[in-house]
Amino acid sequence: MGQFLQDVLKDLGSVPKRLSSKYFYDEYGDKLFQQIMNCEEYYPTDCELEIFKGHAPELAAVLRNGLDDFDLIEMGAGDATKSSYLLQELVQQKATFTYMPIDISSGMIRHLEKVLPERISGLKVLGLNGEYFDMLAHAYRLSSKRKVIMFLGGNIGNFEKADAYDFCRKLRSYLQPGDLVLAGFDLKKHPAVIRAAYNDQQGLTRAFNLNLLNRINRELDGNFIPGQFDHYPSYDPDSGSCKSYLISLKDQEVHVSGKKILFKENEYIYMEISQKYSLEETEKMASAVGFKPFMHFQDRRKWFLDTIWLA
Ligand code: AVI
Repeated sequence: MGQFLQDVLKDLGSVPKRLSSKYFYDEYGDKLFQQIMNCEEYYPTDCELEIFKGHAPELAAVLRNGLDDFDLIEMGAGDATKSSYLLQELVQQKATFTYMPIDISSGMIRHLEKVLPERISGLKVLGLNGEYFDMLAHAYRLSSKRKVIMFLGGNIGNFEKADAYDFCRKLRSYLQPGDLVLAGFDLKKHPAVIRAAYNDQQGLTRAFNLNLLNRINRELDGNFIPGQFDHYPSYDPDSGSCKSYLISLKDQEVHVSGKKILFKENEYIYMEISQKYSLEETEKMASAVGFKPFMHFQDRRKWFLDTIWLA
């Protein structure tokens, strides 16, 4: 049985039901996420872009840390839009480094290896296609140079808080003294701003969530009727947890690869968490897992944080 089917059956068999948002990103999910990032209400991408555009020289100087010859590793690089500003600046400053994007998509890695050196002349790119920590271990085997690890876009928010701590603790265990981390966190702010970002007027986030039901239908021989589920986003300013759910609009029976799943009217499937942090909470996390919080970069509205931690 494939991993996707195994996870879906386990998660829909649990009480309460859940699905993992890491499965949102099939071909259509990728397109929807691109559209979400460009929509009016979804602010995190613009905020982080503002930081990278506005602070590239300082960011580059801090990451170089007076010592050149380093590997700049980006976990979940995607199309590297934000990091391009930093890469451009580092090349302009004549820094000696290799950019190592890690991504689960082999197509994306091939694309970056081709396109980035064409766009940024002089840039050395070595793509790593695979899981984050397997590829990080591989990067250490390939070179003993100082490592700078980037984990941008607020992706850390898609972990439950305890899992985010575990992720950062594991990351720390791979790093050597002198290595740096540059991590992006979406910050707590007016609850209405956050809720709107996950409940856009065009219905893109709604479609993004419902698309996972279509993906299950297509890839796992399911028979979900997406119209019989409602998208319900919530934000709790106290915990900073922004969660999305799909609500069953009636009693219904769904089959996935021959397995029967029963839904009661109003029963929910917990789909995704996008945890928001305060600046102090990110510092607490860094210290708890063995990093030294070193420097903060924020957009002008202070809605997003790119923070540098020292191993
Ligand atoms: C990828 N990740 C940081 C996005 C977020 O904001 O949690 C995914 C997303 N989900 C709904 N909109 C965007």
